Amino acid sequence: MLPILYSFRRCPYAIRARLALCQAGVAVALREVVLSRKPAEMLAASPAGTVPVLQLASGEVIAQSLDIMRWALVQRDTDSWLARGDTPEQRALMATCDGAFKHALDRYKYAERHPERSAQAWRDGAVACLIQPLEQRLTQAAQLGGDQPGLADATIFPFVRQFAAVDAAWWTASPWIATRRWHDHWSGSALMAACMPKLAPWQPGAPVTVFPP
Ligand SMILES: N[C@@H](CCC(=O)N[C@@H](CS)C(=O)NCC(=O)O)C(=O)O
Repeated sequence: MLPILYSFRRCPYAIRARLALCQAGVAVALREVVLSRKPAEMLAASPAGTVPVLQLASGEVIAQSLDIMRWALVQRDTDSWLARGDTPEQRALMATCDGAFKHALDRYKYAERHPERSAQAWRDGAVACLIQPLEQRLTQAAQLGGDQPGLADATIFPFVRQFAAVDAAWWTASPWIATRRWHDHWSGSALMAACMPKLAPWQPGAPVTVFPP
């Protein structure tokens, strides 16, 4: 029996999990979830109700995206994503991504719900905590750990993708040239294309969708 991945196509946490599964070539049964109608099977496995959720054949459940990435890459890491992308410095960038950057990103994206600051102020905060440090690193090398991609790139990229999409015209004209190049590389990659299948929401009895395809 294949492990089951409950996932939501556009969720950045789910995208990073699918990127690592795809990179590792570890097959799962992919179940697309509608967040407003989470399947009872998913909630039984992980009452927290966030995606992604990976349910192994043993019954073990992995409910954090980074843990799913590591679980996949430990099995097969031909391009050394773990060795290249899991240094203390890159761990700090990943923590900033999931912490301060995600906080500012959510408020920049839904600024009307957070009127205590302007959208631009939320965006400035996001730039200061993550985009500037990324730019500094990516000016020196194409990826965060050197010339080749690693865990940190795949972990952070889906969130920068979301950030860039909030105001695409601003992003395209922004001074973050190296980060934009890195973003465009990942956006246009074969890996990313393979990770974004459009699926109907899963329901009990539906045929198995094997991922990666
Ligand atoms: N720490 C979790 C966070 C996952 C998360 O928050 N996912 C969002 C979707 S992007 C979610 O499922 N939110 C619950 C909801 O919207 O009901 C992880 O890394 O997997």
